[in-house]
Amino acid sequence: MRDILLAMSKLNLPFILILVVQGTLGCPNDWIQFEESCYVFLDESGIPWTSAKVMCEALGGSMLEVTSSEENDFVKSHTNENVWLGLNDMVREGQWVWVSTHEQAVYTNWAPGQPDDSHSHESGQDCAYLEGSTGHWDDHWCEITAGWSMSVVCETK
Ligand SMILES: [Ca+2]
Ligand SMILES: [Ca+2]
Repeated sequence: MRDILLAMSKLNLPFILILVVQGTLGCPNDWIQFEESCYVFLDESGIPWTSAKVMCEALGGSMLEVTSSEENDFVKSHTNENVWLGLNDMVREGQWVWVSTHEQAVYTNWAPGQPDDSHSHESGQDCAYLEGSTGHWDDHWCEITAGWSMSVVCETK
């Protein structure tokens, strides 16, 4: 017993508390835990942004919202696909807002030259996605176009 107490005293208490909290939270089957959230990587592609939003809500979550470089790395480490972010500038051009909180994005990871609203295109680009190959973000047309395959990651807080 003394040995156990001695061993415990050498461990970092906050670290133990985090383990305990994470252990009691848990995630549903097929959802992956990262920090305080659970994520599911759906086996879907070519999904319009709005459909992805509806899909995630139907599963009891919301669209992927990436608020730190650690979270961005986590997502990139689990997929090479392009995935929609729950982030758009539909209301005010250039003002990127998370869909679940209506708060402007603080952390961003835009690719060089993005978001560009696709200046050559008449309707602009108002929905953001994460490029699976680079982890960078880009804005895109919310209605997916031929030749693009967007997939869906949902998140619960
Ligand atoms: Ca835009
Ligand atoms: Ca763009």
